[in-house]
Amino acid sequence: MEQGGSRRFLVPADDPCFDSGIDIQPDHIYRFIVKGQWIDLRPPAIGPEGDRNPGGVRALAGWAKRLPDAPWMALLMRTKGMAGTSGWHLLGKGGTLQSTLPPGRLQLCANDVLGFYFNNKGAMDVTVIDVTGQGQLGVAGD
Ligand SMILES: [Ca+2]
Repeated sequence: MEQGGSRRFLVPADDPCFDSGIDIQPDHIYRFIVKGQWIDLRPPAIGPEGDRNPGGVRALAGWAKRLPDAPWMALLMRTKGMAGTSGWHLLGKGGTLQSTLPPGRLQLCANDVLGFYFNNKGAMDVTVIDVTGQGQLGVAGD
């Protein structure tokens, strides 16, 4: 994606590793705008920030999530490229951030337990804008 470019896509809740088609470049600055809700097995619906206190079996299984320290069903991101695959990072509802991840393909998923994505429903509506050179670094939220 070129400087000033933008892309919009849906991240399905039941995809354990969604390929955005976007190649993250080193030292570029990206603005992420995330909207929507998804469901793990049954309501209530959960936003991109996830649920910090899901209770029950989910609290007990919290250690097995893709990113154990992040809230249940929060939106996660990582990159996969020539230099390797990064760990998962919390993206949540987005904001503006400089890429400190290794360059590569942007992948996203819900913070669920691998093998238990089949019972998820819904999707997050994600817009990524390359704002490199436009300033405003560190401004969070939309
Ligand atoms: Ca699930």
